[in-house]
Amino acid sequence: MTRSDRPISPTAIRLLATMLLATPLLLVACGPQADVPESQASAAPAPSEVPAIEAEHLEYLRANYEKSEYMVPMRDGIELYTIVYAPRDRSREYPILLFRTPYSIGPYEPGEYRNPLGPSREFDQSGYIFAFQDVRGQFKSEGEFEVIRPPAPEPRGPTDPDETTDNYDAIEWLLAHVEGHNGRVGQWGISYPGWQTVMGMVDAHPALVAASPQASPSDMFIGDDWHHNGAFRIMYAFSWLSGNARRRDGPTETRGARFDYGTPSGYDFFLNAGSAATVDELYFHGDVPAWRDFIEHPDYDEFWQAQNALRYLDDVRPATLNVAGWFDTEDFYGPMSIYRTVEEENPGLENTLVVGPWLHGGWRRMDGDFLGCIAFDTKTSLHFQTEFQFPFFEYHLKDEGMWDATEANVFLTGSNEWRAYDSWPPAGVTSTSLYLGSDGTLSFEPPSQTGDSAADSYVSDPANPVPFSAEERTTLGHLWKVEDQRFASERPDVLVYQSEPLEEDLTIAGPIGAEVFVSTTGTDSDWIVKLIDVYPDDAPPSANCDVPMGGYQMHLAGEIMRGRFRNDLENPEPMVPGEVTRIEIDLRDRFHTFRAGHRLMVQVQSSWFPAYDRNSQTFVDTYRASPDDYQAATQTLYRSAEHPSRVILGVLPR
Ligand code: PG9
Repeated sequence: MTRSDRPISPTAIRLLATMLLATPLLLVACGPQADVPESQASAAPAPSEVPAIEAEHLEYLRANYEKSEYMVPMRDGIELYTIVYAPRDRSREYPILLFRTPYSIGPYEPGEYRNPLGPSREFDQSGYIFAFQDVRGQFKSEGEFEVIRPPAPEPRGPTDPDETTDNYDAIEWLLAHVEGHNGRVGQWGISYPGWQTVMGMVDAHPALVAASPQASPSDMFIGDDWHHNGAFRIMYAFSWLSGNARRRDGPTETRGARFDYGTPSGYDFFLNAGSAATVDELYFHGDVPAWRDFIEHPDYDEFWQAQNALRYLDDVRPATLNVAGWFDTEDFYGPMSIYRTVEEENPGLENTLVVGPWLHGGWRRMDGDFLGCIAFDTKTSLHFQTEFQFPFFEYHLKDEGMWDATEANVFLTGSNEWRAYDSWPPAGVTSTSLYLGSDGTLSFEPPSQTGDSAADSYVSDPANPVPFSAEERTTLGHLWKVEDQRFASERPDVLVYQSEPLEEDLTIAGPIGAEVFVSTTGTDSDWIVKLIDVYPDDAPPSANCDVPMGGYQMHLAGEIMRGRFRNDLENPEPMVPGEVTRIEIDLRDRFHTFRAGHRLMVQVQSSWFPAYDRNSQTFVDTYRASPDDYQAATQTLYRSAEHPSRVILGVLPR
């Protein structure tokens, strides 16, 4: 993309004097889904420490930073609400660190401060000009919010705004109006603010020299918040859109009320609600435009393709620090694909990857030594903050400190250690197949049995879908990404294949693939493959949960393929009843050691509800399926010499 016409914004400035309503302090740069589950409580500092540290830090911020509020004009005249915290010490110059969010930049009262101001407290102590902006159409900013508004098509007119131009105009304005800066700008953000950072990297303002997009989505149809391979993430989309994307009358300080599900069971709620179209009729009544958009675009058409951030990453200039969490249930495909695309499209650019054992945004708001029952032994988040994030910005924005990070800095789960590589995936990985066998076996030997009787079957019934979690909950949460899968193995509609205990450690790195040969009696179906680390019977208890760890089936990786999209996301095709069909599924990257004594397990199933909406198992428009369209189907998985279903791992030599 090139920018042909970039007018400078008018220089109107309006100091807002009256801040009427209080808005809760938003410590975390994430949506309402970013709740820290109760079972994570011990991963955070002891409760008695938190207020003391925060209160002390708040005093520090008040003493050392001055807060100012502005309406910043964009090129089309829309004004975006912006808060700047600038160091009171004017004896030196500081870089600007920009953060743009749809989740409110409050607190809005003049005397109330965000805490911390930077991505971690080190930034506040070091001295930066922190600039926060409510994005177009959200909270106190003017204009209309469009969920993941794609960059305007070229040639862009002088007043065609999008998030890339809003980023540009915000930086231009800050440089012209905020005193005491050193001419350099950095930008960061997690998830939606991470996507804003990616938009900042597109046709970047020349002053933007360092960007850290963290857990940014890249493609909402392929692998991030709304869909995976075309399967609709109804539970997450519902809660996020109902809280963040309702029509509004105008700028506001008020956050929308949380939706009242009227039941603790999201499973029951979404089962009763039916298709996406009925959800709209029952609950949204057209009040959530994005939900309607989803219903109008069931396939990977230009609506979705235009939103694909990867399309716009061919001329990135700021140094980039990409951050992802191995167990991020919202946006893992995004940061990995953004890293890869920036790498491929921008040779010579400094482009670094950090991946840790985190849930969505966990590196900012948790110590990172546990996720649910799973221990990682050290405070991985603090390591990230002090060894990567802070030095990256200090070096690029202030020429201070040391920044010589290796290309890929990845936490090896299972072995629980950080490793650094010149590339991701690392060199030397061997592609190795793990075959699904008879009697629930799993081995590195290909099957010898021939014929279609080498197969296993189950009935997938949309009236009784496989739950994605054993927990009763209305929102997606996070911990299901490492949850014990014993609840699923016990179901007759989940196929289970398990290896012998490993004699020695087995480390896998990079993408995990699945190739399964299946048939269905229906005309469409979902295919879900999960890779699981099974703990030995004598595994010691976890310090972070009371689930017995002997035999724990840790969900390590899993993905879904909606059968109609198996060959082409743009052009869905029915499945042919009874025909053996090859389905390929990318289970995404992992870096994990299966320890000696552990087993590998693969599970195959046809629903994952309500994390994903139910496939009616008939080839109709899923978003508008009527109750009669939902039909039970008999599913068969083949594991013969002709049709060897397998999982493909990248094995790292010891
Ligand atoms: N995963 C959230 C999100 C990102 C982009 C669009 C919509 C939702 C978030 O945590 O911000």
